[in-house]
Amino acid sequence: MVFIMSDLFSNSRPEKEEIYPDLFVLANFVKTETLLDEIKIITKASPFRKMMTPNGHKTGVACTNCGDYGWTSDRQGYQYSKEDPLSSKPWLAIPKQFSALAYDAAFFAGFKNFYPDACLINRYLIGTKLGSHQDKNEMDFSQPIVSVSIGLPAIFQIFGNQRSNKILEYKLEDGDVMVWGKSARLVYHGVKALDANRLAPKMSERINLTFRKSH
Ligand code: MD6
Ligand code: FE
Repeated sequence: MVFIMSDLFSNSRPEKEEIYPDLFVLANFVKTETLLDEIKIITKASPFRKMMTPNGHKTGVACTNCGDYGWTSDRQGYQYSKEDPLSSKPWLAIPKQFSALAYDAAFFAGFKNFYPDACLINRYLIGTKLGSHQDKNEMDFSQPIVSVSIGLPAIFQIFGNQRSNKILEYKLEDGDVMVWGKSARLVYHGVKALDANRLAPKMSERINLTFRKSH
């Protein structure tokens, strides 16, 4: 099912920019207001929480999930789990609107048949950053990742094949969608500390949805 041109989308002719080989930004691809009700429902069932990491520190970013699998971290390491460790219940399903968005964004960037089974939801408050990392807990790296930026803009950093080899910074705005795969699938990346925005002083957070096929 392809929902291109549905109400969900901001642009009938979206732009696609390859900011790094096999890493596409679809600028202003989605009207993010349409996603907020579902995020409220998900975070009611599985609230945002900072997770413990293997090195004994808590993450700065607060996370939750929806989908068959959710990305979690604890002292033992990173894993995908079928249940929310806070409630011991399954995560809520990925809303249809979210899967349609992920499918369409992937399709538009050249990746057919993307059916994510995991959606990580990250929340950044002012000052929160995400350190350089690779996404490598998934089973099939031939599958792309689709991510959606909501709220305050953030500077996304791409380091390439080494953790600290800074290559590129790119400002992601509300409604921007990133799709990456193939040669970009395992690049190191991070997010700079979130800044307040003079033009939108009431906004205090950024939310990022990351869709993955984990299994
Ligand atoms: C973020 N995103 O944008 C963090 N990882 O807040 C990620 O770490 C990420 O956006 C893999 C693929 C897409 C992403
Ligand atoms: Fe990542």
